[in-house]
Amino acid sequence: MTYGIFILGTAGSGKSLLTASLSEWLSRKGENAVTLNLDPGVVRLPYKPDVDVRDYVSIKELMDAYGLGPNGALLLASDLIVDKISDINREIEELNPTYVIVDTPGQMELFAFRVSGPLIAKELAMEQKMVIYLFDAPFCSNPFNYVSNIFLSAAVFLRFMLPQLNVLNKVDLVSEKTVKKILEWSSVPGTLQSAFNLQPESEMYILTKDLFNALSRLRLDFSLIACSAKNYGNFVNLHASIQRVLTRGEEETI
Ligand SMILES: Nc1nc2c(ncn2[C@@H]2O[C@H](COP(=O)(O)OP(=O)(O)O)[C@@H](O)[C@H]2O)c(=O)[nH]1
Ligand SMILES: [Mg+2]
Repeated sequence: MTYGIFILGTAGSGKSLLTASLSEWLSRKGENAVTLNLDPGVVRLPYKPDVDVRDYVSIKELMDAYGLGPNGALLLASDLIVDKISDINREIEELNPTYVIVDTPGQMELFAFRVSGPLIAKELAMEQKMVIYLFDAPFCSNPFNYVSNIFLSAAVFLRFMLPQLNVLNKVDLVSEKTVKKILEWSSVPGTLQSAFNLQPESEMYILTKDLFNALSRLRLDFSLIACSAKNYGNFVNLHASIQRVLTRGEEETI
């Protein structure tokens, strides 16, 4: 069985660092975990990808060949990757991995909000797939920011329709008290209501509260698991949650 774990999240939320640390952590536990970089525009990565989309598409060549700027070339590259999927699948197959940790483009919209992203996710040949959606802990310490991130997470879920785990990353950058507070928001809705009540900022307050109420009715699971991609913090629990999501997915497809 090969598991594919797609890491998504806003720019700078820690996708690449989590790809590095999760694959290293799993390898140290004796698992065959490999990394796949799907970001054609990245210059430096905190790991050496086992399979790298930059071997197939070059932003610089696209810019030169089509007279594009960096953004146009990135968009074109994201779409061109679709044609390279069988080569990428062959490379992965040769490595015979148990886990493929998939690092996605820094700018999330390049992968999540274009036609090609979900198509690539579908065509990659791992038998069981899931998404890890990253919440940035310092950003989410404000309840309004936290809710806006929940919306992005829901949008990602709607795009990929894969089992999804929401992860609060960078917990080493905030106090334990703040981590506890955000985790409570994610598991006990009443606590988030009271956080809003502490900052009743007119329109913003009403809008966020109404949006959150609408989201609650979707019955998606927004509970968070904390981690630090920097110091492997809480990786034992993160791994257990990943296993739970992957085995739940297996049962659903039987
Ligand atoms: N302190 C800390 N920094 C982190 C963590 N995760 C990522 N970073 C840093 O945040 C920045 C952006 O991370 P990166 O993995 O490149 O984000 P990406 O754009 O989502 O791939 C880098 O400087 C990382 O070293 C974390 O858990 N803790
Ligand atoms: Mg990155």
